[in-house]
Amino acid sequence: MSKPLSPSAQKVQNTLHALGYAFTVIESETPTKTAAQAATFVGCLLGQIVKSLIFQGQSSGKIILVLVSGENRVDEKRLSELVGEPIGRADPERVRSVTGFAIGGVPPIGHLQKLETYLDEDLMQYETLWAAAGTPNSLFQLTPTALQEMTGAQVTQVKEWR
Ligand code: 5CA
Repeated sequence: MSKPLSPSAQKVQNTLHALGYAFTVIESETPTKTAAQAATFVGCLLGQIVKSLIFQGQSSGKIILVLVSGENRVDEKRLSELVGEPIGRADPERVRSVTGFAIGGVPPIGHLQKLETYLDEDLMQYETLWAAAGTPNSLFQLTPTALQEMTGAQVTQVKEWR
């Protein structure tokens, strides 16, 4: 028998099941707070890790979820064009109050409110991805198509070019 999931990870597992997905949440003994730690733990490429980042419209206060490949950074200028107003990072308290989860464990689904969502097109090239599952040591494996479907995200170019 595997150990029961912590409450936040169980919440994400329940959301996945409620949405009709069979993906399984796993918990690590070691932190998977960063994309690099997550990739090392599951043994995948950094690019296959889904970072769930929370931004905020600076005029409207609207909250935006950006799903970014672990190897990319968000181009904030590009994101503000997509959103139609200046944007900035949401602070940690705000992240918790809109998603119900703390930074380091924010999952792509299961938030307290529905969020306008953009998906980094680079994530679509992989057969499978791994996303955080509600805690800084939980993850689940999924497909890019499922990620797009479960979030209703707009697939687009959001990365910063280096
Ligand atoms: N569990 C891992 C892999 S899925 C994870 O959640 N990674 S993450 O990238 O989605 O979440 C951590 C991100 O939170 C960091 O990349 C960073 O951009 C963001 N972050 C960290 N500290 C802050 C902060 N003080 N305010 C806003 N965002 C922050």
